[in-house]
Amino acid sequence: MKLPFAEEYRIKMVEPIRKSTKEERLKWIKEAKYNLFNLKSEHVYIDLLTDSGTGAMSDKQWAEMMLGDESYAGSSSYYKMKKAINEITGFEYFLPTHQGRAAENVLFSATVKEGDIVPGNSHFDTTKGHIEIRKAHAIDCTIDEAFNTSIKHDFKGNVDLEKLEKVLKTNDISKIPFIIVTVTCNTAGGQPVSMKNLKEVKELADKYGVKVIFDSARFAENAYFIKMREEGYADKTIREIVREMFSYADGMTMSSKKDAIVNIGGFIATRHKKMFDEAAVFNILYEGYLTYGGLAGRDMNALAQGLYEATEFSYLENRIGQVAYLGKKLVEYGVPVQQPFGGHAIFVDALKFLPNVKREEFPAQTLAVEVYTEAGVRGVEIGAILADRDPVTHENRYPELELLRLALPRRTYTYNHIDYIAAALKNVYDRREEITKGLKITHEAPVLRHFTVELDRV
Ligand code: P71
Repeated sequence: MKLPFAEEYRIKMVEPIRKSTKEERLKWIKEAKYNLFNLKSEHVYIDLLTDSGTGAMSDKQWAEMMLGDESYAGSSSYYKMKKAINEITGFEYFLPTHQGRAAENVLFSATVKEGDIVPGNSHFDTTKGHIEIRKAHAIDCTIDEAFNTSIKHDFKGNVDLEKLEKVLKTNDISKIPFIIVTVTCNTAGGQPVSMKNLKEVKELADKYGVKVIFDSARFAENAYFIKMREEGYADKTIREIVREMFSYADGMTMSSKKDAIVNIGGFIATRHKKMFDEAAVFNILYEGYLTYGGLAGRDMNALAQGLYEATEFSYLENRIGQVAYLGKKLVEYGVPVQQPFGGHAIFVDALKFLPNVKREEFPAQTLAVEVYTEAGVRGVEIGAILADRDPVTHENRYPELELLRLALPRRTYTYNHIDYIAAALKNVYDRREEITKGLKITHEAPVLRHFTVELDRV
């Protein structure tokens, strides 16, 4: 008999999580104003809100925590992180930051000005927020296939080169500080970008003299997909693939809460001293001195170790395999999900799942509330609430897709948990016809409204 797939780790510490009753959950979600960010985590049984900062660190990472050097300047932890980043990405210069959006804030403070244009594949919402708050514009040049959940395409995160060239050709090039490519593309559903596409984006950028930045939160997951799907990469190691990916970038921002498997941390890295010097000024202003940037020495140690672990094939095979297992179960149950499955999450197509809920009544948020009340499983809306209002017209923006994202924390839940999650979705799916009314907004913030929005049932 062929031996089945199994994890290359065992569990040495456990954290209790508690189930609740449907009555309790109905009360809690009402008190939370139907915003799942407002729920107490103890009221959630399985938390799929995000894969960010929620992973389980390894024994080696915890050991590294004990070895952290807490010196204000020049700590060994800083140099450990610098070495790991250099070995894995090839970038010479780096700035630690407390998380991904801090890296965006620092880098964009040095590079993005009012009226600028930042094209890329679908920008993540904090990235877009940091562009738009500077009165600059994020232009989405993702391939059209990304927005049709029934089309199969191996690299739905790819940049449409024609769309990109049009932006480069028709705008004053001095107004384009860089192109940003998000690997994997979270907003397109955790979808990878092919090596070929990364290379072509770089060639196009070079032709117009524009820099390329990778938003690299899930760079290792992207490398895994390249290895598994792209011709010529099957025999390369993840580290070799990662090195080649970053060879097509001038710099990167990183939320280390994802593919460095730490609970907090981020960084900027670049091959250009000038970019480093300009960003360094803002790092000191916003984050902290250059050799800690808002992190403790122990955080930098765990982060460095996490970068090595996340770029091991067996880790990624297990990680992405677990996400795919959930996806396959849902497909088996007839639940409409985005395909191919993303690296960090399964995205449920809420427009297909709840056809009776109007777009103005936020189908994906409605589905998130239903799944929570059904089973205590917390996902997150990736739809009109997240898309926010147009900064100029203040009209609601309706993205092409209304998705419920079920993001799996790294090395955290078991296959039994996955079966439970899938059953929860199936139960809601079985009674989908009865769900006809959605939600309405009663309060919202001017930017990044999804975190604090308050809603009520229609
Ligand atoms: C995710 C997050 C974290 C999050 C953010 C907003 C709402 C809910 C959860 C964060 C990312 C990301 C990419 C591609 C930059 C950031 C910001 N993602 N780029 O997906 O996915 O990083 O959270 O460390 O500041 O749940 P940060």
